[in-house]
Amino acid sequence: MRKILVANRGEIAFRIMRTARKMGIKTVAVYSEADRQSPHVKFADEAVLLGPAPSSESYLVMDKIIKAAKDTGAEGIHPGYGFLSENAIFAQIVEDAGITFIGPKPHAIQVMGNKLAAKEAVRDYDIPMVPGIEEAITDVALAEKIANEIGFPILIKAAAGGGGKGMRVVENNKELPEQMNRAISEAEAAFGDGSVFIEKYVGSPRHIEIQVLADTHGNIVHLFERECSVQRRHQKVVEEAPSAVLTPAIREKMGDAAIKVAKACDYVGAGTVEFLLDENKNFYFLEMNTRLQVEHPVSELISGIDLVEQQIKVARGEKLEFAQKDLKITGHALEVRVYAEDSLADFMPSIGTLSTYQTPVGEGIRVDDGFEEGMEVPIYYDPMISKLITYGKNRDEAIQLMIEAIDNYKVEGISTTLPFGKFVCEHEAFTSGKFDTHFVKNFYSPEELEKKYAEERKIAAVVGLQLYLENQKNLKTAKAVSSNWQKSRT
Ligand code: MV4
Repeated sequence: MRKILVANRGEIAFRIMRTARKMGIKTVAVYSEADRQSPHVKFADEAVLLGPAPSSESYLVMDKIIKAAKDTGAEGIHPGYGFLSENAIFAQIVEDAGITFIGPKPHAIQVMGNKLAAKEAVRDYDIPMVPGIEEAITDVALAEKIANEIGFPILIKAAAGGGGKGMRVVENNKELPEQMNRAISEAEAAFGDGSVFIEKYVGSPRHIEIQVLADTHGNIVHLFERECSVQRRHQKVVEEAPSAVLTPAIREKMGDAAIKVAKACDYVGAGTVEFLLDENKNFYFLEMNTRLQVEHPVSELISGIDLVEQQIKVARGEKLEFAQKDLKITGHALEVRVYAEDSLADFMPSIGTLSTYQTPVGEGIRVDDGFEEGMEVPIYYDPMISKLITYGKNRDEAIQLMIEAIDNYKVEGISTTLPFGKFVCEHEAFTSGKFDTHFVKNFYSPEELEKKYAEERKIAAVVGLQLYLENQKNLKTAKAVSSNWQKSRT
């Protein structure tokens, strides 16, 4: 593969191209009219305009992307995350055009794209799963029978859902009929598929996922876990690797389970297997994401492996150069997602121009971004502007580095979630490692953040005053010294 097209934008397009260049591979960017000035366009060896700003007219138009690849002679297409990355039809069209899709086969994308199909695929692999059913259900009476068998509370999930969309917690029999019907019509409206199923509801879980990597020769390894419990309305906010709570024994079991899930769908490339971990440290397979994830850098830092490089090598048909026994965790990595949102105003999108944009630099600090000072944040796409990643010898060091890096990240012109990231990093529940997926709901409110701001301002004022007084004193001493000196001269 001498040239690849990156069918994405922003930080991830830029990040993929950096690795491609490192490997001596030429890069082709695609872009919309809103992204003419983007770093991913400037960095690429060639760039092709797809169309107007809306993704439905640019980054999601398969034919335009295939044409761009053919016109430029790209031999591979990397889809990044979001957009067409988990579209089995796109993966197939790419292959049909004689171009290499840098990702799994369409079959794996399709199976894992449907939660019921995923459950069925892994059935014979001895993977721990939440008690529940494996078929779609529409009959309320049957749902009641099953719910009573597994016990309330239960969770209704959409088969075609994912990332928490279309989920409903049901506490008792009385609520069940209404919630069932709502879940079905919601799933129908959102995914064009009204299939729902039932699981026992795990009340206070941690969300832990395992990074896997598979080649086309049957070798599969895992690159340990990422802890992603700190999320707000299914939007991850802070991620870390390793998790503060996994023991080596549980890690090994989860890793083995993840490898079996990958095996079950003939997985190729980099993928992520999601688990829930309950209070008693039982883990359950949830779903598999068949793409490179936003938070992949924390796994890269603790494993020393460039995941994009591995994706490209696997796509070229190469064998993995390492086995499970060659892999180990070194240090601790943390990622804070920086969104153009106002944490004090219910995370409303914050639009505007990055009048000031200066990223922190230093050992153990990595910033994956796709913006420069003076650029506007387009309203058409995901509002994530960057990922701030820190790496230290241990968890405390990574957290401390993160707090300092947030202080040294200067953004003006728009509001960002950086203060919110700092709030998390300074919170006792986070620093102690004792938190679950309800962290944000339980501990965050705009008032809490305001309170911290006010305190910081007070400290700043006191420090300022002390400096001033100190200065005055020094001035006086200096004057006295200088007048004495004057005297002694005369
Ligand atoms: C669950 C659950 C509790 N019990 N399943 C949300 C995203 C999707 N991947 C599955 N999710 C959940 N499934 C059972 N049986 C709780 C969640 C969940 C969650 C999971 C991961 C991260 C954040 C979450 C926030 C709320 C609920």
